Amino acid sequence: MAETGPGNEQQRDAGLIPAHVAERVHELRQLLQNASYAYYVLDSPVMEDAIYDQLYKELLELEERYPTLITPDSPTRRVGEQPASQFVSVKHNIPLYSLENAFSHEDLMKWEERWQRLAPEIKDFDYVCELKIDGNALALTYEEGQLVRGATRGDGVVGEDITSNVRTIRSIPLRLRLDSPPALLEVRGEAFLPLDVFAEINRERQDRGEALFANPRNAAAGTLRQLDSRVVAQRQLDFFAYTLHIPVSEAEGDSGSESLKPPTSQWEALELLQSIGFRVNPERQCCPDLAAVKAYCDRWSTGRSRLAYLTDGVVIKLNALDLQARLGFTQKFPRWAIALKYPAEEAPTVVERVVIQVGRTGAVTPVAEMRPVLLAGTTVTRATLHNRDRLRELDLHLGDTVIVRKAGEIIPEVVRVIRELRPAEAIPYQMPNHCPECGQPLVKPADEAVTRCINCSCPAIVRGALIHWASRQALDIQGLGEKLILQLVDTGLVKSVPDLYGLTVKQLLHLERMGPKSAEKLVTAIAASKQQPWPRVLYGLGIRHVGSVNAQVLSAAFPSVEALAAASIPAIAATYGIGEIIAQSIYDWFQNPANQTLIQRLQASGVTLANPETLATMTQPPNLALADKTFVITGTLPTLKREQAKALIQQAGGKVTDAVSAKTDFLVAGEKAGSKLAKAKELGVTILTEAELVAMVEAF
Ligand code: 3B8
Repeated sequence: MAETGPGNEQQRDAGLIPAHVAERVHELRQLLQNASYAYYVLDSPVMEDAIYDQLYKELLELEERYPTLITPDSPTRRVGEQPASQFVSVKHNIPLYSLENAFSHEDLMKWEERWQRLAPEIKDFDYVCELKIDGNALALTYEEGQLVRGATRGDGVVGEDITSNVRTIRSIPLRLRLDSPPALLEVRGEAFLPLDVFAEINRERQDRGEALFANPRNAAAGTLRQLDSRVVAQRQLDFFAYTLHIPVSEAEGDSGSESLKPPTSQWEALELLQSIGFRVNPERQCCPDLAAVKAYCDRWSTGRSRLAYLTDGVVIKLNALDLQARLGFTQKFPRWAIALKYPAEEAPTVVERVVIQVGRTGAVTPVAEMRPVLLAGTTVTRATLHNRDRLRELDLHLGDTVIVRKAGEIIPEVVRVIRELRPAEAIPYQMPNHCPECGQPLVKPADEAVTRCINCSCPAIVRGALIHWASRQALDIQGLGEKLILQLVDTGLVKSVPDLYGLTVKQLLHLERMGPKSAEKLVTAIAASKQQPWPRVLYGLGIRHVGSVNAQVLSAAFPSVEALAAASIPAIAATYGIGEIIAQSIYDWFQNPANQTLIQRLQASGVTLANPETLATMTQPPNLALADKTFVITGTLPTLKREQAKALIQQAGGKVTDAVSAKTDFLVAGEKAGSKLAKAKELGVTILTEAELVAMVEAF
């Protein structure tokens, strides 16, 4: 039996689906599929996002009501699969070959001679040039027009079945745009991460103290092999299709698939792919000879830096498919195609020093400081050495000549040492065993690549924690920038985050370039940050793996710090999108006595550690500094937005009204205060500046 309760009713509904509902569901799918195709494949949207969302919601609701109407190719079925325990191996029907590499125009000429020796009478031919996308090859199988399988290349013969992840890629159709699709069709292409998405993923990983992906290809590979397809859906992978295979019996058209006219050239194949629903790279070009191929390659060797995705060369294919079939494959490669690879963006330089950076999470990164070198158009003087293991592998000596690499948007890295150029007197570089910032021993957990400083009062960690706390997505404290934080920690005024809330104007005046006005502003901004909502505070705590999105999900499931601190690992992991690793990290964080003290001190300072509904139902009496006082706010306040000032007053028990009357106790006046100020003066209402208001709340 299926479900009980409402589920049963749904099942019963199944037999009685009104015809207009079934029609509407069909129509909605058609509309949504066309809109997706226009948006993701043709790059020319035909529907506003809001309308798309509305139609999508309508379809989802109808499908929830009439589950028998759900089909696997419905636009609503792209996400939400349960995490797979592991991927299953699949044997490819047709092996996925890789391409032979060429590194120069001469290599291309040799290749042309080679294939011409095998087909000497062919005088009339042309090539198709395509950009070589630096991603991960996928094989997609469509049965009767439905996507039934997506697999990785693997070793070319056996790959992994990653269908549930492939289904989340918006530029891959779940159903082909064909009236009578063939029984079987296989499409191949490259899945990749656009550079901006890649940068965003790494930014989030940095936030959470996780190891960064070295490049978009690794990030895409990691994403495709994610066991939880819900995570994949958030990552915005994209796909360019480049070949299609129709089994011979199909191509001959004996199974009623008149609507699929088999292509006779690669060029036609690409156009066909686009017309049946795939995104095809728009920069393709037909070239009559190698001179035209060379011009294309030269143009894109610089032009590629303007693309939104990484390419690592150009793929050159013979256009005629019958010629391709005749030339066939060697043991490893097709004879009818070749990849001209661009030289990697690498250059030699000399390492002068190694410095150790300590991040917010205590993660220690060795960084080489080098003689300036020009790389991919920018001068580079620093390159990451990643971690202790990597350093050991490199066997780096100070004064070594090394090869540094910078690909796309990525932080330069040291890829290898040129031993032959090592000066006789060069000293091997030893990674320190103690934190360069606080002198405490460094720790390397066995299951991690990173070495960490675990002293929570290490100035580097405190600085990092404060920068994170004050950042825009966390507590968003205006005026508390990195330079100021550096001074606060160096002077010993702030040894941990809660110390911020005890800072006085007088203390701040001792700092460089700090006048009474800016000191006052800063104290006000810090005080105002206490009103920032719980999800921001949770993010601001800087718990590993808790980025701002996770913080929002978690704060909804655990509406107060007490609830989260008391939660078990399974309880935390039961939250949508939160897995075991994140749950463990949160649990461990709250077990740490230093963090328990931190929370107590934040609580004592009045930082928001619960959602408003929870606050309201708590039995403790609220802070009633302004109990029963009525306020009016007018003009522009120096730091607080009107809403923030209002919240400040209300949380302290005060009331805020719009008009000044005899019942008004205080008028908070900022710049350009007009008639309300005059009226208040007339009625003898006490007039406050923003700083005075904050002081009233604080003083209590
Ligand atoms: C035959 C054709 C491999 C490839 C191919 O952008 C074959 O065509 C191949 F055996 O790997 N990365 C492309 C790309 C890759 C391939 C290809 N075309 N545009 C790519």
